[in-house]
Amino acid sequence: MQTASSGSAVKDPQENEMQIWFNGEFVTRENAKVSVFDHGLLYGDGCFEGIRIYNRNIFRLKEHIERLYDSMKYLMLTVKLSQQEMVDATIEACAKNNLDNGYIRLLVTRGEGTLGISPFTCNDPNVIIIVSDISLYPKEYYTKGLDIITAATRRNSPAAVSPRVKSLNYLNNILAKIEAKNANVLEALMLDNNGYIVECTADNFFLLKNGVLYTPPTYQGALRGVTRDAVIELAKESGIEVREERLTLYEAYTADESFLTGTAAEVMPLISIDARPIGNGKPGEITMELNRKFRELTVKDGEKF
Ligand code: PXG
Repeated sequence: MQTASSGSAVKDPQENEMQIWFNGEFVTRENAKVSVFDHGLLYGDGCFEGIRIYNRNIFRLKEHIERLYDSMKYLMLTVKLSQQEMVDATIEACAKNNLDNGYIRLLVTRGEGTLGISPFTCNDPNVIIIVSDISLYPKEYYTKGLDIITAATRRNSPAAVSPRVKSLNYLNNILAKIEAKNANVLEALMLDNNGYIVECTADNFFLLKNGVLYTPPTYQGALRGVTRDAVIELAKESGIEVREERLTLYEAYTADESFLTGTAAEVMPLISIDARPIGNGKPGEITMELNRKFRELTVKDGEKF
């Protein structure tokens, strides 16, 4: 399994008795169990966050927690913890697990209820904070770049459950990921119902054309990625113009450079889309510069423990 590429070595939490924060208590992996009547399992009723630890810095933790509370608000799912208490619980879970580098999976489920979709039978949401590790794209792709395809599976429509919610139902994205695998690539571009590019399966999408950086707007159904926000800020600080605009495959196929952003992916250069080379078919210069700047930021911005 690949581990975080920067900072000191990641310890294997399985070896160290992983401690999972479970509704305010620490429990071992074996004891961290939810009911089969939890609506998170029965209906995908709940939401989550994926957060990274870089050298004992929880990257942009507050922004992740804000997004979690927006997801919960949208789902009308309330927990007893305030946002600050959730931040504190996450820091506590990191300190307890003592990992210099790693990955935090924070999830909130609707809780145990009856066998019927009504969320009103669920009185006790489950809040779970797992501090572990994440498998990234193999390291060599950060220098050689990634080939992707366009998935036939469309991104969920903003007219249905908002795809801006990080809900426990990722089936659309999972189907697109399977399409990528079937095409022998690691990632897939997802379009909306009108054929406009939205994002990839767990990453936001960017392209560069004539020195301008473009990314699809969030109202189109792209997740407001924490990495996306950071990269937009870094680009603006470097004097690069950034436009949030609807993009078609025409813009993608004729781009000078392209890349993905995400908590797991960081800034990943794209070198082809649907077997068409992007630019000269090599990771772009501005992409690599943003990748470098993003890595610098990951150890600075956030909550230390
Ligand atoms: N779009 C979607 C649909 C996502 O799920 C992103 C964009 C990037 O957002 P951030 O905030 O990470 O820059 C995501 C993030 C996983 C995993 O388990 C998924 C995400 C993050 C971390 C881990 O595969 N999704």
